[in-house]
Amino acid sequence: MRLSFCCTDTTPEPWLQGLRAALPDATLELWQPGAAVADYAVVWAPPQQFLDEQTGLKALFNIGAGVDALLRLRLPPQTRVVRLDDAGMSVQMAEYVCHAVIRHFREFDGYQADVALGKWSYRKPRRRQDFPVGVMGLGVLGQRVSRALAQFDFPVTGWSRSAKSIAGVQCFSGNASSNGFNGFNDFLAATRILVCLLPLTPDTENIMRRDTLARLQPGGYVINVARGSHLVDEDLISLLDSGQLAGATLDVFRTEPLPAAHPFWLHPKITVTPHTSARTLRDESIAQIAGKIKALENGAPIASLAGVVDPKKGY
Ligand code: NDP
Ligand code: OXD
Repeated sequence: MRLSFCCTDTTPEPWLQGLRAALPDATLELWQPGAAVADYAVVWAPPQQFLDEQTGLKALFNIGAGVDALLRLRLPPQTRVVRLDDAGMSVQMAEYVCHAVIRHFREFDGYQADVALGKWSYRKPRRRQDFPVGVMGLGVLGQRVSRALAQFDFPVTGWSRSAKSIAGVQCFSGNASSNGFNGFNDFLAATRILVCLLPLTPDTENIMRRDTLARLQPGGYVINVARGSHLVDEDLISLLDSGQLAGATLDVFRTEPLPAAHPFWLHPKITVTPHTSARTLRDESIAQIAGKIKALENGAPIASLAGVVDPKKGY
């Protein structure tokens, strides 16, 4: 069995070593133009030439959860894409989002500013029930995040395409398609702190824009940990500047790295992090991918694997 590795922005050696150890019978190659056709590939942001040449793949493993960039390329017909299914990301995402929510709710930025001035200050405790958190996207990451938030006794709502039932979370459903938003407006109206954990698809692009963000409860707060193109940057800035929204924590951006002149960097109500809310963990990812390749080689149908992307839905 031949396995090709093609990940830009990634130091290949540790991945190759790990994959070799996990799949000792495989012929593993770092992809070069003109390389032999492989049975499986492990990729992140491959060039189009890779996909044009690799026409015999039984499965294409993406070492990230989001496949939006990959699906923008021309894939060989019938190629089945398999994305990371958690692989250590959901706990990181839960940490990041809980941290951002708690930091805002408990006004820790305000305390930090006071301490910097040598000021011993108290703020009036805020009521948790006044800070309902709404999680858009109740998949692998969104479910973990919503459960973690519920553990802190925040009122938590969630929104997904298909109906869900999650203990401690009030779930709304509907597809963000041009046909209408179904439960989306009810979800927004029940939300003060909005967390985006949707995949980026034509249905979800620009989903956080003036008219949708304006439906949040007064003092709304935005946490975007999915993709930059879910958010209309100018609309966020205008709603923050008018005082309609209280703040935002943003981990993902339309252009990454975030350009030096972008207004998000210095905006006093925005916290920027460099796409680091849930990192791909190498050992966990290799173990997951190797396990799936072994299952396929032992005759498991690809549809039985977790994380197989539905090309029609785009995630
Ligand atoms: P999943 O595919 O497991 O979950 C996606 C969720 O979004 C599902 O609940 C799905 O609904 C819902 N959804 C998708 N499309 C729509 C729609 N049109 N209308 C309503 N709901 C919709 O993905 P993950 O949880 O694993 O990851 C989510 C995203 O997080 C990734 O796509 C990626 O962009 C981002 N990410 C960001 C990282 C970072 O470091 N910032 C790290 C990892 C991921 P249903 O359940 O009904 O299908
Ligand atoms: C991912 C990411 O999709 O890191 O995994 O954003």
